Amino acid sequence: MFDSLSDKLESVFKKLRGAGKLSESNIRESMREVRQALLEADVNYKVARDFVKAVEEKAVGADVLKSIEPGQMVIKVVHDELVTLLGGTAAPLAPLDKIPTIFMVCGLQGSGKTTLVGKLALWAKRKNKKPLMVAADIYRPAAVKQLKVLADSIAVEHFHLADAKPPEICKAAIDYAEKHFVDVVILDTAGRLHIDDELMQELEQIKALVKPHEILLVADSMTGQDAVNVADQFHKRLHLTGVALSKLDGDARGGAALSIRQVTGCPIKLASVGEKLGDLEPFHPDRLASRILGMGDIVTLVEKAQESVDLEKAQKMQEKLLRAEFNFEDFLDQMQQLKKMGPLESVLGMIPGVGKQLKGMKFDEREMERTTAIIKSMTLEERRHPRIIDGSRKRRIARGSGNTVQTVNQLLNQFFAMQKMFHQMGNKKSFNIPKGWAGLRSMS
Ligand SMILES: Nc1nc2c(ncn2[C@@H]2O[C@H](COP(=O)(O)OP(=O)(O)OP(=O)(O)O)[C@@H](O)[C@H]2O)c(=O)[nH]1
Ligand SMILES: [Mg+2]
Repeated sequence: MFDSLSDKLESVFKKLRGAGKLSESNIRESMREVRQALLEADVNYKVARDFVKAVEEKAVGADVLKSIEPGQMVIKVVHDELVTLLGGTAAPLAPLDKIPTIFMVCGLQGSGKTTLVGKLALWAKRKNKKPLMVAADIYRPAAVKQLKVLADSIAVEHFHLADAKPPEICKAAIDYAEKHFVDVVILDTAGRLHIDDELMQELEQIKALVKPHEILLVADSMTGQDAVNVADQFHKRLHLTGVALSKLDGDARGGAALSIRQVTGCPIKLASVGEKLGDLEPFHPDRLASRILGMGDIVTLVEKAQESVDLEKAQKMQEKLLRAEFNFEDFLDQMQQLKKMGPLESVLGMIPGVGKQLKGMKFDEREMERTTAIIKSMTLEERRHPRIIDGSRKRRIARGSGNTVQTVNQLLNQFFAMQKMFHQMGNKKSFNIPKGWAGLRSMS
């Protein structure tokens, strides 16, 4: 998959690693070569330009950790930027909790729609759901037969209505599904050689009539930039919920896969990697990025090094906490970290016994803002020694942060409770985080 792009990137990094030291100029030179490799892989030129710019900025400014080579750091930056380009995290399909859950599959002629309908049916069946494959392509003579053969091959029911228009067929299929305890209805729509208004109108009608939970566009990876343009137009008309990249097993250059998310803003949800109905994978940005770079080991290495730096920080904080030296200055620092990293990776979360309690919880943004404002209205002396905050100081802090004295009191009481708790924790193993602490709420 994307072999030629992988080879080119590899040779760029080989040079960079040989260079030993990183300078702005050799980063720039490498990025020129990366850009060239992306363009040759048929990546959209704006996407390639922005990508290289982002990598350059991050690589030039990056802290190079002691334990790794500078070139390895650049590979990690490129990897992370590729993951972002591909959508960051995996975007899951709609849960199959509605009865029936409706999937609508669309795309140009020959892109792999009918095959995907079969793949989705098999996927649903393996989840112990009852799928129904619906033939709503009445234009190509053999289309209905093709769907039936696929459905039979996996012992899944199929639906068709002779002498009816596609929207009618789809509506009838939903009615049928409701009566026959079908869990997942998968609509196979017709394709055209090019996008035309008639096709779009028909798809819009189907969408309005059956209100699908998932509208998936099948984009043929082999067609490069064309696939991206097609996706863009489909998305504008239909508000797709996801893209399925097909034929990723072929010798696609990578342009479609790498540009489609950025250009359309629509998440890639599925990867079709073969003609067989089992050849379907959920799309994982990080896995594809690692496959393209072929340097998973280096990425892991750099991540480990970065983790150990965070771990060192966390350990220092932990010691402080346990000695109950933790004050409002540390607290402010933590709130900022929390904002940056999210609750689970936070320093608090790294302390044994606390991480588990934080699971499923999140920090209320507004509450955090309020808390931050109150702490910022304290003097340095007050932040370091909260015990000196008396009545008149409380009034001043309340006024300064636009809060009531009551709210300030509340924060102080919570803080002291927390301090006490950490103190106790220094002696014994278990403790509980007070309810409502710093805007911590259960997610449910
Ligand atoms: N190698 C490979 N071939 C695929 C993949 N998906 C589909 N195909 C093949 O591509 C061809 C077209 O697939 P179809 O599923 O019939 O495409 P379609 O979009 O339904 O086509 P029309 O109904 O004619 O518009 C078939 O030969 C499939 O076997 C894939 O992921 N990898
Ligand atoms: Mg078809």
